[in-house]
Amino acid sequence: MASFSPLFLSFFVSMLLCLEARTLPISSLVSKDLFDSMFLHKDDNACPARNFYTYDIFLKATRCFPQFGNTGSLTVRKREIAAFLAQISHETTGGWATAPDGPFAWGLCFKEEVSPQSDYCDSTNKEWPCHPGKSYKGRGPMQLSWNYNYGAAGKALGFDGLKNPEIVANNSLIAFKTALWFWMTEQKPKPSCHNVMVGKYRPTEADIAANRTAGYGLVTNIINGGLECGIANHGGVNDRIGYFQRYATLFNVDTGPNLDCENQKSF
Ligand SMILES: *[C@@H]1O[C@H](CO)[C@@H](O)[C@H](O)[C@H]1NC(C)=O
Ligand SMILES: CC(=O)N[C@H]1CO[C@H](CO)[C@@H](O)[C@@H]1O
Repeated sequence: MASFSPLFLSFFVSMLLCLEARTLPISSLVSKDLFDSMFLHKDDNACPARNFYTYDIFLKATRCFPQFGNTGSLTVRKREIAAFLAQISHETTGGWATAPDGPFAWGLCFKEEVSPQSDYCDSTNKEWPCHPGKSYKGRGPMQLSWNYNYGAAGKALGFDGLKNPEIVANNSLIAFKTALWFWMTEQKPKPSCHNVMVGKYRPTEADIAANRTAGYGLVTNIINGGLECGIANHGGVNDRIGYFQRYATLFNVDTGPNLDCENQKSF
């Protein structure tokens, strides 16, 4: 008789979790039409990720994360979804200043980093050792990177992130799940992006001293603060904000305070 590997079992368990019900389906908060109006160019010939990031697969991936877009008032839910979609849009943007429909209509254009400067292997991390010859460069909507993120995401979602990191750019369901996993998962000392956007973040004294107060800017800090925060007028931060402002308008919600992280120290 076949025995089940731990990897298979964790896959099975995570599939079961995906059946959990929500009070409001995500599709009632972000319709296909709304999704299409945000991502006007994702399937253009110019976009390497054309036909990869579909609405249906996005919805399917959210089923594994029943708290996503399902916490707080209707405004809070919509704002969280807008913030998530804005951050993944910046991470995968194909836009430029004079692009058709503006720079913020080009999210989800890329599925993997084009010219990585390294293999993103932190060899000091013994929990998630790099597999020889593998690159842990940015892949998927959140551009998952580094061996420790691939390892932990794979464990949580049921794939071998260290030996098979390419799957994040080859399987759109896994790709969206890695982005949602990053969004929902606290990685100390960072809070989860989700908790920040739904008002569950409780700053420590160190956070307060570092100006890390709740808002979209803190989410940027969680995602890439080491390279982007505490810097005046950073282009990447401005691009993240531009996407969020456009999407918040489409969702008909306000953006909330602290959009920027220019006065925040990174974690
Ligand atoms: C916090 O923000 C203020 C401006 O609002 C700034 O003067 C101060 O330097 C910031 N503190 C840190 C630690 O970055
Ligand atoms: C079968 C397939 O689509 N393979 C692709 C997986 O992703 C890598 C990039 O990370 C591509 O080079 C492969 O072609």
